[in-house]
Amino acid sequence: MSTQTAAPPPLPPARDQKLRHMADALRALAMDAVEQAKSGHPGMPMGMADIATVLFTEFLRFDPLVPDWPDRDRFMLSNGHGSMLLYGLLHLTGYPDMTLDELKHFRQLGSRTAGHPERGHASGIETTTGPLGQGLANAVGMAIAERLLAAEFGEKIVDHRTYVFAGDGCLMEGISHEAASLAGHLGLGKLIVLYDDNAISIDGPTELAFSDDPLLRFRAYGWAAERIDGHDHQAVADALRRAQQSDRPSLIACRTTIAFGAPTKAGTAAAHGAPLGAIEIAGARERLGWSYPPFVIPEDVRAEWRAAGGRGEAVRRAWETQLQSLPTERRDEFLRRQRGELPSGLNTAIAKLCNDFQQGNAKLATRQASGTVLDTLTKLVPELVGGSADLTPSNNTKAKDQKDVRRGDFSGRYLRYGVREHAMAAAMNGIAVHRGLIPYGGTFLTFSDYARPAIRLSAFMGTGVVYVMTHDSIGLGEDGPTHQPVEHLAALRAMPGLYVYRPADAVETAECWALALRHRDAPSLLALSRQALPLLRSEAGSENRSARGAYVLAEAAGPRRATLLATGSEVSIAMAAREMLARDSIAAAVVSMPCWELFEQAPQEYRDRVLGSAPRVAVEAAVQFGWKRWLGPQGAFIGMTGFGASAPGEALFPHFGITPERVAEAARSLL
Ligand SMILES: Cc1ncc(C[n+]2csc(CCOP(=O)(O)OP(=O)(O)O)c2C)c(N)n1
Repeated sequence: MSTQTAAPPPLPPARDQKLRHMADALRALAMDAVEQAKSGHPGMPMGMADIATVLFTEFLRFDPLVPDWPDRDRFMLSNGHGSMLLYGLLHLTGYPDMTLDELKHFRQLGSRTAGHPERGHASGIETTTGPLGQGLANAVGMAIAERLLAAEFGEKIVDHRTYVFAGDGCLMEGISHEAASLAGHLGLGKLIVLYDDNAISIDGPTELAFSDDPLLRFRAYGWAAERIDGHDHQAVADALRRAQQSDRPSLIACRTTIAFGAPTKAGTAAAHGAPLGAIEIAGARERLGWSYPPFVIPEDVRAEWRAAGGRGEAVRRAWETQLQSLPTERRDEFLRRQRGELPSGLNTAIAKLCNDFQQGNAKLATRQASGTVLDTLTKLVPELVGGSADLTPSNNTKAKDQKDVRRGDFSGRYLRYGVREHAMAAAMNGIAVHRGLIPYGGTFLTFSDYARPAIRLSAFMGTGVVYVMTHDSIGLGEDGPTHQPVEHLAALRAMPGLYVYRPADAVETAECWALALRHRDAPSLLALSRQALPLLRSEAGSENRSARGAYVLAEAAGPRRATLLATGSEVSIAMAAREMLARDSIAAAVVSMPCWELFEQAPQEYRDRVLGSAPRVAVEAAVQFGWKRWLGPQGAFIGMTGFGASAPGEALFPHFGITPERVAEAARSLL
């Protein structure tokens, strides 16, 4: 038997040798960096290198020296495992912080070249990708943001495209269905997705699990869709030109060979996520005609890439001139938005709202209070862009003065996301990282699970998205246990970098909104009640008492013998328990804890003072998970131990024993 294997067929000749050679530089860098790291994904960068070369040399508007230029085109690598393609592009086009040394330290601790692209690690990384499909959905948000800002500031100031690279994995993920459907509905013509149609994923050929026709699918969403040869530079350029002319979003399915150039692994799943190995790399170098040592880019190729990187400077300068021609007030407003500074007057407005709630002794559901707050905030903060996943009347997310955003008319500031929680959250990430707008969006708290992967990315990237999640407990009543969150608060509080607010009344709701807008280096989630809650904060004063996360709402009348901790709708239960205890001459304090994360950040001395040394009882209509940290070893918890039930909310609290009597009883048992 012969041990000889047939030599791989020669590569098809490139019509444009210069572009092929530039693409080969990307391929070589990807092979070499993955090999050096002994980990990573060489296949996608080698497969999409030709497409990337055409896009970056002829189409994408960018300037490596001013990477945050507001009217640049956005480039999103949704198939983030191919991160080395992005790093190679940033390096070769001349982003100063993406040095060759960074590429040599691909995937190493402290490098900018993380396993998957992380926003903030290097300029030119528009969003964090890796969880498949998220980048594509972020891009929908980016494209929405572009249209909204263009409608406000004019197309001379805002007129850019959003380009996405996405793979089979992105298209298989459910989020791509939601996001693409929304993009088609809104007619986001400046969104262009280049789909790496290589028919390979990790398990092998995609035919194992994937037999949709993406072209038909996207056309059904209202997109323009076509298929081309992704290694034919001319075909890529022609398709991009057609896409640029389209008034619909475009999907360009680019047939590619994964690990193009590799002698035995090209076209196979073996090239997806592992180093190719020295022999395969040597073979690829030979087939590609790339004779340079690892990480060496010949001067002529480097110069071509630098020239591509330099293309945008003149365009950027011309844009700056346009900006200067805006009336001063409009220009200042545009720049304020870009800096992410809030307009002045916010604190005064919030203080006035609190005062109004107090004057009216507002007994409101916190979702209703939130709606009232939004009526004021949306007038004061024009960058707020609201929305809901088809629960607008329940979430109270639409302010009186907000107009719907519609296909062809982006002058409104309210998005009908449809029943698409996941895409809503991911699109809001895109809107937030685009800059210039502050997105907030609503659904029921229990459906935060449908949005969770994108909420995690909000937290991970530190985007100032505000999630308005109403119907926050069994208090929602008759819709029953499918809709009653019990574990969600714990699950959300477990997520690093997310502020979870659960205000107790209308005043705290206004305060929490102010905090959500102030802390925009992280997302916020407002958990709001469906049912009306009494006003608990009747004292005058403009201090935002929620700002330290927890505070003594009612001090013990006399030396403290018990501390009752509560959030949201259960704070009034704790207040009633305090009165019961007082009748037995037991002096108890009530601590309202609207935001654990802020309380964690408060000085130890403040936390000790608030929590006190007396025995503690916590009450929250949710599972106990996480409360131990505030209760200490001896504390007691009154809450839920399982799912809720279908009945009026008032019947459910006693049914599940979440009552002032039980809280008082628990306190007595600890004395
Ligand atoms: C949400 C999510 N699920 C699973 C993965 C793990 N994963 C990374 S790449 C990949 C296969 C993707 O296939 P494709 O998009 O075709 O990439 P290619 O093989 O062409 O590079 C999978 C399952 C992930 N990154 N994100």
